[in-house]
Amino acid sequence: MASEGGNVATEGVKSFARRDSLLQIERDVREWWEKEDIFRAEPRERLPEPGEKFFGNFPYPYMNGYLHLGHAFSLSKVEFAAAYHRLRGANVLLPFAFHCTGMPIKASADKLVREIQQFGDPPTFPHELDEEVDITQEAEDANGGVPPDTFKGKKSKAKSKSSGQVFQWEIMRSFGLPDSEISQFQNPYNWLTYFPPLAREDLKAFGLGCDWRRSFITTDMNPFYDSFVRWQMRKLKSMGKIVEDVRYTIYSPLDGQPCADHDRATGEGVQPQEYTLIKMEVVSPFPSKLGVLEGRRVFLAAATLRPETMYGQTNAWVLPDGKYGAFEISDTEVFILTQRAALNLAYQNYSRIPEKPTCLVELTGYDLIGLPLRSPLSFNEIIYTLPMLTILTDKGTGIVTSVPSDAPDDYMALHDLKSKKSLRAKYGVKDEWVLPFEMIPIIDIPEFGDRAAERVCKDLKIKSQNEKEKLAEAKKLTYLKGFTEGTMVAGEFAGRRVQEAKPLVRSKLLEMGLAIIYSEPEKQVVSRSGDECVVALTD
Ligand code: A2H
Repeated sequence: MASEGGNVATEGVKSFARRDSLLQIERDVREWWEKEDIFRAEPRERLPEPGEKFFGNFPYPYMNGYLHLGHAFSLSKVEFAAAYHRLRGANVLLPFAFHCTGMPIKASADKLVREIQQFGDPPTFPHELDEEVDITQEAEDANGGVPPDTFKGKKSKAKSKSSGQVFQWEIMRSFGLPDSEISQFQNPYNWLTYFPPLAREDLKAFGLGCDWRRSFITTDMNPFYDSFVRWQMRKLKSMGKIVEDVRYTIYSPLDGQPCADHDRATGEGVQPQEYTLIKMEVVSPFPSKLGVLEGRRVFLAAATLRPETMYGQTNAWVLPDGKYGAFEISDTEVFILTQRAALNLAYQNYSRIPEKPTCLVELTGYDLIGLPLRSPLSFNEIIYTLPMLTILTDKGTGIVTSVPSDAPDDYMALHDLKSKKSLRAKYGVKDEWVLPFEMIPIIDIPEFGDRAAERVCKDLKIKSQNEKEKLAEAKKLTYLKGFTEGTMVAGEFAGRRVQEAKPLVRSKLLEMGLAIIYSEPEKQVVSRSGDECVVALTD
């Protein structure tokens, strides 16, 4: 000891002798462990008494990259516990497996395939890539993320995601892989033979007290584990613990699979939003622009969150400059809506050709203004299609049904058209499509009366449909109060509370085939492959 200390003193700050000596001890001990097969766990002659055995396990880490410090941190707990019990003389079993099942590896392999198709092998990437993109961070994200949140600021994740797409090839380079080897990772099975042995070496260096006879990878590459999982699933199924059903899922058409949070470039946490799609039938004869549709049943499909208000419809709204299309929903029915909505519907069993919307005619809002419609439950037998300037084309179907008694937006837009002759003239709106249509009281709200939208718009002194902020406030007020305190005063469920009537009206519309369920991402979701996601009905 004395001479070792002397060495450190004479060699000054640059001496690594103490560290090197520690490392040597570590190597010697590991070699000794290995030679003596210290961690091999065998049953003893008699059954263990309490405290005489210890079994630890670690959730198999995912093998789409190296293990990282987060794994080491979590693993240290079971490792310390195992070592402690071993020192106390317990019979310790610590196995270790590697998780390879599921989409992340396949998605990364597919991403490489696409990058090679697009940029060559090895690829030459366009160099306008944002320099701020933090490849290591992305690699870490792709690696399943570091478990303890404190180690990985959420902010940096958002930043690296928002600053653009990181190429899978570059993530592979960040693993230290040479270009000559990366293309082999287009084959997802290559990941399964490449990363687990490296992880095992790292775990040995970490000093894990594992009985390495008890190690395996998942997937059908390991027939034993595969049969175990099959057995487990069959068993759970026979116990009635597993049911098969379809559900609405955020889905990437390009990847051909659901797009879970970790597969998204933007839109983390975004869920499907469900609407009722009201089938407002276009009354024939059709105008010449819709001539090719003659003989079919053609509907303007309006997305609503308030099916119970359909008694009070006075018109439909379209965005004059909006792009719409007439899409084949089935052999007989055609829906007019945006391309975006048609794509979502095509993944929800509403397209003559599944997953492929077929547009029969491209249209703009101008082509639709003035169309006479027959809309479900409406007290007005015929209502007309009119222009609204605040419709969003990236929400719902771009078609909105108008209930001015209860929707502030509808009230103000109708008010604008009624009171401004020049506005009617600008969009070629005939007086008879607008002027005869009065608000219809359908819901009574104690605080606002039976024409809540009008009342709130007047209270807030809203002057036109363009006062977006005030209208948002008005919408919030009427929506909440209408739902919690409103009572139906019209229609089949008059006298019932809005909360009760809403699901009843909805089921009735669905059962009678007058409406369908429609779902879309509540906000935009872009997959890591750069694809805008839809909502699909998947099993
Ligand atoms: B609601 P959320 Cl009575 N652009 O239906 C603008 N607004 C749209 C739209 C689009 N592309 N697609 C649907 N909407 C409207 C009835 C209704 C509605 C009443 C009262 C309130 C109300 C009759 N119009 O909505 O942003 C549709 O109007 C206030 C919440 O998804 C749809 O329901 O929350 C509602 O906005 C969907 O809005």
